[in-house]
Amino acid sequence: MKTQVAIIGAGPAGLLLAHLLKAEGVDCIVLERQTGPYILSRIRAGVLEQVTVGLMERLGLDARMKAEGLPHDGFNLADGERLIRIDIKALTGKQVMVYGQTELTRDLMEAAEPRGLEIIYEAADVALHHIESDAPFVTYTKNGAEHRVDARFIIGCDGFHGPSRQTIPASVGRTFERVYPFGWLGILADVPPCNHELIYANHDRGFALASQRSNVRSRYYIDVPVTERVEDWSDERIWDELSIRLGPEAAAHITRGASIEKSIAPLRSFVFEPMRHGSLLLCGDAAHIVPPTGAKGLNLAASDVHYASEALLAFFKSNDGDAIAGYSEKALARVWKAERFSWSLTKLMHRFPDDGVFERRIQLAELDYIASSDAAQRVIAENYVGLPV
Ligand code: FAS
Ligand code: PHB
Repeated sequence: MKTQVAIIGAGPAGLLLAHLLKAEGVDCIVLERQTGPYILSRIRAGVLEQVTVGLMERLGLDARMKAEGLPHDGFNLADGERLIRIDIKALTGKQVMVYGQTELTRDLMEAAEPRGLEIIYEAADVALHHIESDAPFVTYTKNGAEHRVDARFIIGCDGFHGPSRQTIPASVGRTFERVYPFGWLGILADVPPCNHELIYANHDRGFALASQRSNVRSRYYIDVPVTERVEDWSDERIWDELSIRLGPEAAAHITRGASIEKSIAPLRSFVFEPMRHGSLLLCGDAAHIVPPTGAKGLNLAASDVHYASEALLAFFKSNDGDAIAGYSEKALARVWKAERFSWSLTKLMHRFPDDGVFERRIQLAELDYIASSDAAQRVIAENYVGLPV
């Protein structure tokens, strides 16, 4: 078959981009390895920046988000004794939207068929060809048959483990990576949140995050060594650890309950350059990964899609290739700022195995400084709500 844009991956990046192109009359197709239900079973991000909310508004797909999502004016840092509130609304005039990635993906998936968006699920053996030409194509197999899709552009939205990034020659690509010596053990439970806003805690015993999906569904995390196995963590053991790490004020309001999902996610900082090679553009986790401490992963995928959709629309509607040529540089400028913020907040809020008592006192001093400085809080707030696109 022939189309204008072949998109690989039906995660948030691929689905947002496909809807934006379709809405503007640009022909595209999405090729996804998994089934829709499998994608929706993955519990991931929980906090949306305005850039992500804005794309859903532009698509007219924000109704459920506005009905069920929770706009937040602030969040908290905790040092094991007190809560330090970062008033993002007062400091930046902006909010963040607490609405699970699962729900955003569901909204995008459910709108695909009514809007004539073609998504091929269970597309196996996806391979990219001739990406350095103006006539690239993708092959895949489904139900035992081999298929070919010819397109003018291929957009790799296939996440960290997908084939797109691997198709760029090693002589062209550069990677930058930091792998952290801990992962996040996450638990999802149908219990009310312990606080109306998020709490990121750095306790002597380690990191904890109290987040939420609604007023009756909570998402919590603690950091654990990468060697840990989720089966070694009973619900009770997790609730006990959360009660200690989040501090007495939060612990007094924790409601315990059975986990409906429990998993350990590894943490890494990763950037691949360039984000465009020939007729292949990369968006989202296919090009970069951040530790979830700054709630940037999903939102960076959205800003990549903002830039990529603008570039593709300029190409197809105005025959203007400048934005395509400038895509990688523009996207990477925002990616690296988010990488810096996510790395910085991860270093501030986690205990690193090689850190000693000096590093601990530096962390406590920085939290004490943040507690006392509007300037320090403003820096955190403007990065947390998302820098301008
Ligand atoms: P995704 O990985 O979401 O989507 C890529 C899609 O491509 C997938 O559906 C995959 O099946 C498909 N694909 C892969 N290989 C393919 C192939 N060969 N052929 C066809 N399709 C293929 N971010 C936060 O902000 N907060 C969090 O708490 C958080 N937690 C996370 C936990 C985990 C375990 C992971 C992995 C990520 C987490 N993230 C978090 C980051 C996450 O939200 C990503 O940033 C977000 O999913 C990025 O979206 P995409 O770029 O669309 O990639
Ligand atoms: C989540 O709710 O899953 C979440 C929220 C904020 C983060 C990371 C994860 O920084």
